[in-house]
Amino acid sequence: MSLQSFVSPDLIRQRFSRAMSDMYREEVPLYGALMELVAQVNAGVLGSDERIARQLRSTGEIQRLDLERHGAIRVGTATELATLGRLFAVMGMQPVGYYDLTPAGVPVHSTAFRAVHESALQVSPFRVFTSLLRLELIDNPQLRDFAESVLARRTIFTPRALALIEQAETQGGLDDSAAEEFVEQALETFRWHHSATVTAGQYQQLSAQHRLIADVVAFKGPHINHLTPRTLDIDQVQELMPAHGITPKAVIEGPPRRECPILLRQTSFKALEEAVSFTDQPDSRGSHSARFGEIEQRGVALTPKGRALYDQLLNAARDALGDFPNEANAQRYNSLMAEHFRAFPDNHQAMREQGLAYFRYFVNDQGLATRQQADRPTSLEALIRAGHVRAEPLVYEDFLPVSAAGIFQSNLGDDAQSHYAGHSNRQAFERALGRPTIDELQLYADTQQRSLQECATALSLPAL
Ligand code: OOG
Ligand code: NI
Repeated sequence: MSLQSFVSPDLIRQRFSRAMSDMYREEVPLYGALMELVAQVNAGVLGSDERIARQLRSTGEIQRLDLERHGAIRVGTATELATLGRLFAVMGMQPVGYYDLTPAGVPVHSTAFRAVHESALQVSPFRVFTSLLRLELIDNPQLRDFAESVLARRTIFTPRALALIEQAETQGGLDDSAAEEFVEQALETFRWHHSATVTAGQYQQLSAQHRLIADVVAFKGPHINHLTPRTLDIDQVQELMPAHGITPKAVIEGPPRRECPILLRQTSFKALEEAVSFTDQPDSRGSHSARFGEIEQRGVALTPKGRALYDQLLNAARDALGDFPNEANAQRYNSLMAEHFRAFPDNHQAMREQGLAYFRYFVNDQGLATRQQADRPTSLEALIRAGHVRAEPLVYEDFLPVSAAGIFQSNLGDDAQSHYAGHSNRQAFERALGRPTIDELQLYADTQQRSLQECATALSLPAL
C-alpha cells in the first residue's frame, strides 16, 4: 500500500469526533439542547464582540469552534488503558498531562488524550479525559478481588477495532475504507449499555464502596459520560440553561469571569438517572446515574509562573471559603474568587510582559512591507511596539485537576466524597499506559517558539 492512500490521523479524529457527537446526541437528548444553546450564544458573541471575533479569526480558532468538544471516559485495567492509548494514537491523539484525583476523594488518576501540534489541533481539537480506576484503593479485599475478576473477564474493544489498530500500526496508517470502518468500530467501545454485567446485589456493593467504582466495573465498557462543547461566554450559557430545561451545578469551576479569559472555566448539569437491568433481574429496572452534560470556556494557556499564581489565588479563595463550593455558599465563593483574582493582571500585554501566559506571534502587513528597510526594528518587543508583529493568546488545551474534581463530585453526588490514604502515582499510571505522559507546558512553549521562528523567517531575521 502506498503512503499516499492513508487518511491523515487528524482527519480520522475529526470524523470520529463527529460520529461520537452524533451517537451521544441520540443517547442523551439534553446534549443536543445544550449544543444548540452554545451555538446560539457563540453566534451572539461573535456578532457583538469584535475583539473576540478578530482574535479567533487571527489564530484560526474560529474554524474549529463548532467542532470543538471534549469527552470523558473511565477504564478499569492497565490493559484497557494501554489499548485505548493505541486506539487514540490511530487518530493522532497522545496522552498529555497527569491528573491525580485522590485528594478530591475520587479513586482515579487520569490523562487527556489529544492532538499535540497546533496544525493538528486546528483540524480537530477533540480531547478525551481518560481516567483509570485505582482498585488498590478499595479497602475491602473481597470487593477488590470481585471487581478485578469482573474486569478481567470483559473486552471493551470489538475484534475488528483491535485488528484495525494493529493494521494501522504495522502499515503506518489506514486507507479511506479502513478508516471509515475504524471509526465505526472504535465508537462501539464508548456506547452506553442498559444492561449491567453484575447482579443487583453486586452493583449495590460496588456502589456502596464508591459510585464511580460501580460505574466502571458493572458495565460492558467505558461509556462516554459527557461531551463538552466550547462556548465563548459560559456565564451567559449558565444563565440560559434553566430556561432550556437544563439545571446547572451551583458554581462555575476554574477562574472567575475576566476581560481576558485564562485557562478553563467549566460548568455541568447533573447526571441523569437511567434505567438499567441486572443479570439476576433482566426484566426489572434498576437505575444508574453516570452521564451528564458540561460546557466550557477556554482562555489563554499559562506559563509555570502564571499557573503558580493561579493555583495560589484559587487555593487562597477556597481556604477563605473553608468548604467545598456548593449551592449554599456559591455567592460567597464567587465574590471571594473575584476578590482574590484581582492580583492576576487582566490584560494580555501585562500577562505577556510578566511572563504569565503563552502567546503566538504573527507578522502584520506592515512588518512584511518594511522587511527590506535597513532601519526597521529587529527585536521582538520593538517589532510589537512598531505594530509589525502582534501577539495572540495561545489557547489552553488541557484540564484542571481542581475543576475536574468539582465536575466528578457534582455528578457523583457530594455524598460520594471519600478519603484515600493513597497518593499521586504518576509512575504507576505510566506503567499501565505503557508510555510516559507528555508535559503540556513543553507543548505550549514549543508552539510559542515555532510562531516566533515563523515570524523571524517571514521578516528575514535570524531569530526572535
Ligand atoms: C471526568 C471529569 C473531569 C473535566 O472536564 O474536567 C472532566 C469524569 O467525570 O470522568 O471531564
Ligand atoms: Ni469534562
